Amino acid sequence: DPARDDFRPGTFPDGFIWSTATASYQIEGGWNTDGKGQSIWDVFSHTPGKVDRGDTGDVACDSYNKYRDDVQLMKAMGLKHYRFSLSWPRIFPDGTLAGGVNQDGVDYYNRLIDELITNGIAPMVTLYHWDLPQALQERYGGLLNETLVEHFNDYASYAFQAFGDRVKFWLTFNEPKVVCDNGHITGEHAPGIQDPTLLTGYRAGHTLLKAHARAWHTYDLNYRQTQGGKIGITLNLDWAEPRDPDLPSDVQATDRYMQIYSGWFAHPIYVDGDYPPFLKDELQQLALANPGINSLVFTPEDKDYILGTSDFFGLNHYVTRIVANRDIVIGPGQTFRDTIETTVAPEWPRAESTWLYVVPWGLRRLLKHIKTNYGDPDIYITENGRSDGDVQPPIIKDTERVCYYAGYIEEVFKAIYEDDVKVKSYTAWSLMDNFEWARGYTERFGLHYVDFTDPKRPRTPKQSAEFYKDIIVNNGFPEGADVTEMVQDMW
Ligand code: PNW
Repeated sequence: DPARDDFRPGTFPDGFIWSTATASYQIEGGWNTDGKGQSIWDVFSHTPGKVDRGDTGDVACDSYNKYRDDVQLMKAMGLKHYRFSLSWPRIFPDGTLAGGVNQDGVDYYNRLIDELITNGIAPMVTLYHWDLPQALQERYGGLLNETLVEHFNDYASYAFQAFGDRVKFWLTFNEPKVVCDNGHITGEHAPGIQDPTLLTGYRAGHTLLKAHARAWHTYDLNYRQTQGGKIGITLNLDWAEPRDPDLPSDVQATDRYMQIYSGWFAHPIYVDGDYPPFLKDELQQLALANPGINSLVFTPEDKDYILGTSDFFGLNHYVTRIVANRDIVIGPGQTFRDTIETTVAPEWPRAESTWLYVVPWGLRRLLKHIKTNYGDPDIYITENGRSDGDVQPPIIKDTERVCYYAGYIEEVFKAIYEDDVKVKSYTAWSLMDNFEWARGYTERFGLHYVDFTDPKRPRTPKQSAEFYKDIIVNNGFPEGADVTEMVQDMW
């Protein structure tokens, strides 16, 4: 509150949450240790040609053994929150409750959670960060089969029961859009399904929404009162700007982009239980063009069940694009997505990841968009970050990442104080370099450098870890920090 006596520009609201994130398959290793079942990512990364250089998560950062070291890294930064995910097949090796619980896996998460709490760090737990039990994929087709809803609910219930006495912040699914697009359309991610008609991706998303809603209701009914936590989902939303703001067709294409990609999951959960209008029309067309498929329509009961199933708006943000209309008649092998042309501005710096450009103001506009379109929710930023390459000598003095964080955090600050957006947390992706999915270890997002050639997987703080520590300790920008200057240097 700028009216407060002790207000300094750059200081975030009291109680603002600074966090950092990881995910089980990306850091744990121990892929076949102590009774863990296989996940679709174990199988995918062991399939030649799927991951750069043939990298796998077999050992990754070895956090299965080194979790105490991880907690010390966080403690050294002054972190009071940590977002990580549970490996479903480490807990239910074949994905099902009937198949039995792997007590060693449960013990691992109990040790991790206790270690965090002992060190004053609150766990924020993601139930599904992409490592589906392989058995569920093989037996039922994973997200393409409705039985997944009950299996996910059994797993979620087990987690609430086992860990909910200490875990007060839950996320059901991480980035459903990436699960659908990369896993079930382009096939770049596990389970590696390719379907240029888009249908398989939309089917996966349909089941995912139901599974998410089912787990939210379970927590709401059976655990909320006794455990007193919060539960929601985290969505990756892009920001899009029209190429020519005075050209109605570009403005409309931008609106379509936001509906299809950002509204795919946000609209059902936060607006009316159903897909955004443009996407609904397209799904209807898709069903007409593919007779024999079950159309992707929610019943009135489904909609009631899905609407409102997130206690907050969980946001992962990385991408801003410039959008133009493509005036085409959709031909064979094309879809409505082909009517949208995306570009970037030549002055936007790019990170190592081909899709990742540095556009801090995109985050501020997106936050305002969420406030306006999704009911002014509490927003928890659960990921934001930047990649470097795997180069020699290692990038420890990662000034570009420091500038990235400075620029994005400053835009969050403006969103809170100038646009009145209710942002409650900021989370840096990631605590340390890790298995970056299809890119393996070729892209590094960490605040800490990990040497993947050393069996001990030593971690070294980068300059960005020092910078983030200052932010955390000061609850924002340190007095006298010239953020603008830092950011301008980068541009
Ligand atoms: C997120 N894109 O994935 C994930 O939640 C993390 O596990 C991952 O390591 C991180 O971002 C960095 O990639 C994304 O193409 C993957 O726009 C791809 C995209 C966005 C996010």
